[in-house]
Amino acid sequence: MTTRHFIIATAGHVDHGKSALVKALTGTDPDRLPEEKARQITIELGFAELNLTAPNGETIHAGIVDVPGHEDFVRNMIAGVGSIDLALLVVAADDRWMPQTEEHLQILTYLGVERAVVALTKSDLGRIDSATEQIRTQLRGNVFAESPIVPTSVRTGEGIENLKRAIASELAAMHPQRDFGKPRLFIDRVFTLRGIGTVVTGTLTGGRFHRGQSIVLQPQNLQARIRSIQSHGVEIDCAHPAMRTALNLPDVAIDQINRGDVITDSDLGGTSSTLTAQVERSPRLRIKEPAARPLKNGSSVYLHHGTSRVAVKVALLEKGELEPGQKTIAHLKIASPIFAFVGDRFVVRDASEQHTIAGGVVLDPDGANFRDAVQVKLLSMRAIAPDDVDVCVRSEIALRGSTPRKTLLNKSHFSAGEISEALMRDNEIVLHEEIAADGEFWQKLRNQAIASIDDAHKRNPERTGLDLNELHTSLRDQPEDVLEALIAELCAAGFVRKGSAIARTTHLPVLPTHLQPVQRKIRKALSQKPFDPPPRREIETDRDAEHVLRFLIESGEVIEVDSNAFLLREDFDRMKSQITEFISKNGPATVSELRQALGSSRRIMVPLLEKLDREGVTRRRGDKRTLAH
Ligand SMILES: Nc1nc2c(ncn2[C@@H]2O[C@H](COP(=O)(O)OP(=O)(O)OP(=O)(O)O)[C@@H](O)[C@H]2O)c(=O)[nH]1
Ligand SMILES: [Mg+2]
Repeated sequence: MTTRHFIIATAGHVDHGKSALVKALTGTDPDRLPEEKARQITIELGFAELNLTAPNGETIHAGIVDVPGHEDFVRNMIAGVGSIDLALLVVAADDRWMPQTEEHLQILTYLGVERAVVALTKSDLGRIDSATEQIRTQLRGNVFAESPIVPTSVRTGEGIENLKRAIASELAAMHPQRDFGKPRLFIDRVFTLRGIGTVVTGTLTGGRFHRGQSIVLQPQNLQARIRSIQSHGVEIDCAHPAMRTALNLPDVAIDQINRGDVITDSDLGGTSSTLTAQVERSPRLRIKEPAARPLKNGSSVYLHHGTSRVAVKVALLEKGELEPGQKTIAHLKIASPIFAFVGDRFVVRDASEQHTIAGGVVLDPDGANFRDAVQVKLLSMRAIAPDDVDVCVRSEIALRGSTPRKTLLNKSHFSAGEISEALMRDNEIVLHEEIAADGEFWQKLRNQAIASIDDAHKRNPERTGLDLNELHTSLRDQPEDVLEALIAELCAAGFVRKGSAIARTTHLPVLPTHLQPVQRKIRKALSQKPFDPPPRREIETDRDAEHVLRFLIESGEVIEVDSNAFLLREDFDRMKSQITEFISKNGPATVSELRQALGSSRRIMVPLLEKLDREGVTRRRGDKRTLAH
């Protein structure tokens, strides 16, 4: 049986015995900084590993992240619990439920952590039964309501084995984190090692990294290569989701990289500076606490996403302010860009960085300015089921009308395969090679295009059809790939593309009666001196003449030799045969000889010969023309 990997993080109030418990469970002291030793508190994240045997005999490997409990370091705590499977919530028997126990619980809930084991630590110092009862009361109505509560003491050794068993049976019942082919490592530590170079660490989620792989560092958009990978100090070839992972990135200088940055794949798109999100406030916030003050539209707050913390301005879309227990769709304007996916969860803290005031889920990372009622409704749909690929695909298409298939939801928790299967399943979606579109949107666009083409046929019956540029404008500048797909669809049924125009296959250009006299005038002008007809300005005297001339060219009755030389088709044919005849009789000839022989002018003869060269009739040799064959 292969070993499954999970990530556990501690949580709980300062001094409640989190680090001591990690040491008792694993043998590793997670507090490694001198300052932590001196002050006897945890400041930075600490790490350890725990090998467990599940009730069915399966071996389970858990990476443990030990977080600080002190209120000054909540920021570090949030960075530690972003991608975890299970929380180890620590409550000391002598001190019980305290402010950071509560704050950490809310943070875990905002981040979507669904499983916990509660360690009732320092059982040698307090009353187990009443403490257990108090914890049960605190957890009532929360996702952790049914979590096991295990009394432990690192002094007496009580409960440590029980705790291991409780953790093992929780993890045994869980699915390991999904590998959807979109790896992200939210960096929690950066350092250099002599002779090795820059190393970053974090908890890997969403996909794998292997040795030698090219990666991109976001938000810097810096390309680099992974030279080697370690997990808990052991060299490995490939890191999987939920593994504590250290990457050696020799091409990246230490000052180019920070905690909070993300290592990811190069083809997952760019960063975001505006997120559309659902922001929610815990109903557990107690009205009198400063953390419970209403979150006002326009507030400046801090967003904690992955291991990063950025200043954001909140624009609430459905309310003026948000009270505890409420949620709303909001735009979050971010001071410095982050790399976020649809479905990512986050925590919001106030501007003073003292209180956790909200959390939420990213609904759109691409900065689109969705705000009308229909869009908000679609986003709310997505907010209810951010992990449902069908809901996300459907709402994505409905929000955007049409979107390139290649990038559709590429920043999401769904694999490319899951997305294309969802596209296939949904028969309200119209699929083309490059794009996917909402059925209703597509029908409207198609009708609009047909109306424009019919209108062009009616307005200018003498024209081949509607110019594609005009079609583009009439469709309010839809992206190029949408236009291409639409044209391809039209051309498969009843329409045809002719040069730069599109027309109904049944359309035959005809001159309307009122233009007949203009046609006669142009023909006359061209036939008076057939081999030296007048220049454009003398033919195209007004808009009507312009239309007629274009009609004659499009219908092949007039040859446009160049932009200032027009010949009636029969005259063009005659000139062509006289030129070939002249050369076969007299040998190679200059422009001037041919011009004189035919009674033409340089204005006509030069572009005419160039055209005949292109057509493979004549060939230029120095200043003479020979026949091509
Ligand atoms: N009596 C008793 N003391 C304990 C027990 N567990 C931890 N302690 C003591 O409680 C103090 C705090 O323990 P830590 O493990 O550092 O607490 P912590 O939760 O990691 O603290 P922060 O990381 O700063 O939030 C230390 O002096 C420990 O020796 C226990 O089971 N029984
Ligand atoms: Mg600690």
